[in-house]
Amino acid sequence: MERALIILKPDAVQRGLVGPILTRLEQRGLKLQGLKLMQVDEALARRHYAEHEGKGFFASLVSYITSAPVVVAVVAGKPGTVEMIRTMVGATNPAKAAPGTIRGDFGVEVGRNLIHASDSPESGERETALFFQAEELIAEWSRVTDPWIYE
Ligand code: DAT
Ligand code: MG
Repeated sequence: MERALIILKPDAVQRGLVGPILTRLEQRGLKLQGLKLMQVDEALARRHYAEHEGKGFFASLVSYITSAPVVVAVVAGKPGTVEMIRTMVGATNPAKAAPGTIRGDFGVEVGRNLIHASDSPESGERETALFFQAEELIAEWSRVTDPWIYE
């Protein structure tokens, strides 16, 4: 199994889009391993976005993600899942994201792009460990629909 950390950013929570966005991930057949509402503090935001430190948008990015509660989820699937989720999420700038993607259907600006999704299986593991304690995750559980989603 491969997994991604998903963050439904403050705008998604404020706009009541937690349900519609999670629904898309669930309907695709992705399997939840963890889910919670939380407030991201500045230290966690800086660690999560460490690769962007020094860029012009870093301060506003940290301010945005810490501005109100977020919903974080860990979703898993067979190898290739992380890339598949990135395709569902769409381009970083919602104005350029394809219709049918989450950002392309719900957003218009890069500073309000609704959702974070890990960009590689390695990022998925690193970011999952940043946001969840091991005991908050259920990594192995049997789902009755699994044989109807995977051949
Ligand atoms: P993504 O969220 O698609 O993985 P990223 O990792 O390159 O994109 O950047 C992280 C976040 O930083 C992104 O969701 C929004 C913000 N960001 C990225 N590039 C930006 C830019 N050129 N101007 C403003 N914000 C930007
Ligand atoms: Mg990224």
